[in-house]
Amino acid sequence: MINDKRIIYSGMQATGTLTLGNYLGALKNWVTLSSEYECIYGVMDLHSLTVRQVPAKFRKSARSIYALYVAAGLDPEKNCIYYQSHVSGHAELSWILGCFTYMGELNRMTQFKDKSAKHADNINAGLYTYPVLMAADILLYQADLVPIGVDQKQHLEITRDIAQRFNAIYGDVFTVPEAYVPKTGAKIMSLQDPMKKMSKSDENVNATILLLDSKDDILRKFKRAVTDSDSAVRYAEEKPGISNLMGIYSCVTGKSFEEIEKEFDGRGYGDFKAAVGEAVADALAPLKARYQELMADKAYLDSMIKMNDEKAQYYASKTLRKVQKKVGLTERIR
Ligand code: ATP
Ligand code: LTN
Repeated sequence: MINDKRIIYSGMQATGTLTLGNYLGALKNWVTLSSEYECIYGVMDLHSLTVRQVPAKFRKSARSIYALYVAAGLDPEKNCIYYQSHVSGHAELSWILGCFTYMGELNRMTQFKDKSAKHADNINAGLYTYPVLMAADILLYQADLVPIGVDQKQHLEITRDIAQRFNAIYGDVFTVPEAYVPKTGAKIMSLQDPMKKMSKSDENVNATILLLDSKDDILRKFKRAVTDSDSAVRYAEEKPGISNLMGIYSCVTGKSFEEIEKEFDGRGYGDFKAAVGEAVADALAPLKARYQELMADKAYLDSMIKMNDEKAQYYASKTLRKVQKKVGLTERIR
């Protein structure tokens, strides 16, 4: 608890630019939940190092993601929004937790298997221990709830296992966190291959809607979205392309699948795709405008970053000191 409120923690990798999947699966829910909880959101730049980065480009995308969090509606004066690498406690706790994690557990992680296949020339130890760092992120802030998309559920489960294992030895040190996965939007699929997750590292530009895409691009990408040869707008497992578009439309308009089916009864895919494009472009327009303002105001963003770094440091060092003491590391002489 902080200020008598339960704690939310989440974050996104600091590379690329955010997609509609990141927004509907995670960011949008962070904003909705932010009034009821004490919220801490990280720009996860240490996790991004598991893939080789170009330094100048990497710094730029990390700042852009920070601004997108704020532009999406997270007030940095109320929510602690910070860079993971600015709080050294993440790496320190990660080492300790790594000593409480079994290789057998890490071997089962599907993201590790997927990313290893994608980056076969650079299967580094960081990629392997990625879930331990993620557990450290969450446990360092004693989070109660972690809002994420479906692909991160396995990482949350290992976080809970590590916390419970540690607590069983040393007493109640960590809060055991719960995942918050939204009912719709938890897995937005690629517009070009509806069996694949929409991902910011996809090389096919038509597969993803980026939050900063122009309206024309958004309309064009939806128009080209892969569907089936039928023409009925109906939610069904055997119609993954249309079902994905219906999920997106439902998330941005708040309409149920039934209402959508009624609205587009007898109208065909062309009309529907155009309506989804319009609805998404409208939903993202204010976010884009706010983003431009924020990126132009260097002093404001810098002051928010500085203030929140200090706040995050404070919370993190409280947990870290407790953990160090519990495992028997010698206390510093002050
Ligand atoms: P990468 O392509 O580099 O793996 P990513 O697009 O999956 O990146 P992450 O930084 O890994 O982005 O994810 C940030 C958050 O967004 C996580 O909570 C994740 O579950 C969620 N998320 C990512 N992609 C989707 C998606 N297609 N649908 C719903 N949620 C998603
Ligand atoms: N692995 C997550 C990003 C992430 C995260 C976290 C999410 C790193 N640390 C802590 C929630 C809580 C991903 O989306 N790829």
